[in-house]
Amino acid sequence: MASSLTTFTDEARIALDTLSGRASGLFSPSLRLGVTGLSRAGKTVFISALVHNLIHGGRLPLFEAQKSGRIARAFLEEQPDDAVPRFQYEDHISALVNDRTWPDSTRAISELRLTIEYESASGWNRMFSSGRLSVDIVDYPGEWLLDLPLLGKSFADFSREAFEMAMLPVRADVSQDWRTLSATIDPNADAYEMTARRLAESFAAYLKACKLDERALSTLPPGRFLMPGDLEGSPALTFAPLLLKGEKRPRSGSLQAMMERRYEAYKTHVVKPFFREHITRLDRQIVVIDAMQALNAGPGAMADLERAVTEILSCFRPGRGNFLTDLFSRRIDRILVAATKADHLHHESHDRLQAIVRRLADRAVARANFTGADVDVVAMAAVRATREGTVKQGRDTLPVIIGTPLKGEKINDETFDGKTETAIFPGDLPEKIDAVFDVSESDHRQSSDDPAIRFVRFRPPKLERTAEGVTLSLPHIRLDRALQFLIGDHLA
Ligand SMILES: Nc1nc2c(ncn2[C@@H]2O[C@H](COP(=O)(O)OP(=O)(O)OP(=O)(O)O)[C@@H](O)[C@H]2O)c(=O)[nH]1
Ligand SMILES: [Mg+2]
Repeated sequence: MASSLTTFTDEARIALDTLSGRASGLFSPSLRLGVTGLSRAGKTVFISALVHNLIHGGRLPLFEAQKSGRIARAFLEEQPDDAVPRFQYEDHISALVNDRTWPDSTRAISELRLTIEYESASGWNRMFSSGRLSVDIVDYPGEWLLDLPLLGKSFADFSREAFEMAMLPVRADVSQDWRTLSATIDPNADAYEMTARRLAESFAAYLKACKLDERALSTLPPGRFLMPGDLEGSPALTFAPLLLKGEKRPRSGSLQAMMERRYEAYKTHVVKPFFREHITRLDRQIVVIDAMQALNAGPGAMADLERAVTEILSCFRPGRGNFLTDLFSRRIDRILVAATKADHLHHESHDRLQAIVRRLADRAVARANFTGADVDVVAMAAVRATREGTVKQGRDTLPVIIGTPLKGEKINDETFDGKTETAIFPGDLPEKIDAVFDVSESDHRQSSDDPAIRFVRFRPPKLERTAEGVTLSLPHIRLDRALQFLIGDHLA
């Protein structure tokens, strides 16, 4: 009873915050755009490219307001939230444009306000709208979002599920040390800080091992164990699941009581505020996925990616049947699932990549039992690092992509120096998209030895200059399509 009362107060507070947020939105129209995705998916590059193209009037033919010349200007303004780090746009752009390097990894939430001055397309709207839209772009780790389901779980549920997942064949070996250690520990023994710390460190090491490149497994909660931010070492992060026997209430002073209290503290001080302050205020959401990496790693990784997208989508309507759902599921009205590294493929494969993402998103939507928002998909490149060309091989003409592979990248025996432009035949995505999802079909095509596509990472492109010496905006693939879906209707 007591716990459902606290939940109610929290929910009521969230509701009030949101209502007042909406009311103030009436005076200066603003749209909050959440950008999420698992680490290294391409969030930072996406935001940088989007802002750069809008500020510099990039080529965006599918973005209607720009194409019809209704955008007067777009510029950065001070963000509304003083307590959230600013998205370091200038640093990221300087890396991309001046150094031709990719921006550094960003491991926390950040925000940027982009204001667009435009002329409405209809006379009616011109009369009533201010001709100004502020887009507040919020970049946050998908790993943190995946913590939301914890709000509905007790410590006992969390512990049981953690051990179940750890015993799955894909995780059993990496979780071995932590499980062995756990087996030696009696939850009912007196609580010792050092025991708690050893368990938490061992559990965190297992979660980190799942994320290594060759595994590329999606994340298990708690998300802050991978990206602690400024919470590193705090009690709210020094806990771990325990092997519990029965559902007994823990003895006071026991390790179990300590872990339970810290787990609840994690929910109260980390997960809930994040949800309340950030997620419930979003209007639109883009989920960036690295489909190229998953395709390259084979159907097992695709299945795992699908699971992550399902979990991410279900977070946007938390706790099915809970009154939050009724209140907020209609708030985020558009979600875009975007595979953002399509420049690794020849354009002939772009539609296939998009079809693969569509299949993945459709299945995720069905499994997440998700309603109340439009979900669209796009295969795009926020920054296009390659050009296209053809290479003659005997009597065949092969479509190739041309770019500068990053220093140290390899194809067969060749290691690249980061300076030389190279033409690469990337291979085609299969025409029948079932093949990329079907684990059994791939058994004879063992992924890492014989990948369907040849995947090398390229340096960002060299920007062209006009005759007057002005650098053009960053090239992209279908960024305009993403923009049209995410904000186009607000500029109508
Ligand atoms: N070719 C190409 N590579 C990209 C593109 N977007 C991202 N990448 C690659 O993916 C890497 C990760 O991109 P980020 O934008 O930093 O990813 P993130 O999701 O912000 O990653 P974290 O901050 O670590 O969570 C980059 O360093 C690039 O190597 C793109 O549009 N084209
Ligand atoms: Mg980032």
